[in-house]
Amino acid sequence: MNRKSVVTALSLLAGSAFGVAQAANLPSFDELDANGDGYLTQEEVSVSEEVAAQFSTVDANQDGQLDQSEYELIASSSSDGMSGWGQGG
Ligand SMILES: [Ca+2]
Ligand SMILES: [Ca+2]
Repeated sequence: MNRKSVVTALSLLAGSAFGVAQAANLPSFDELDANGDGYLTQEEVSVSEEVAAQFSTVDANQDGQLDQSEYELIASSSSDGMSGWGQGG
């Protein structure tokens, strides 16, 4: 059996971003956003080692918080191993 989860997080859809695909082993944005302000602080993401490790990497605007689009960078880039190179159209 061969199981591959292909997560395509590239969507140019503007509008309500609800029900976004996420990596299997990562908590959802809402789960991490303890106070529900729509941003993840370093303290909030500390519950997930994987997220915390990439916090500064995906904090594109360097404001010390992750918004949902920034968080999705972790979810989309996170995967076991380095498979995924050489994608064809
Ligand atoms: Ca928050
Ligand atoms: Ca940010």
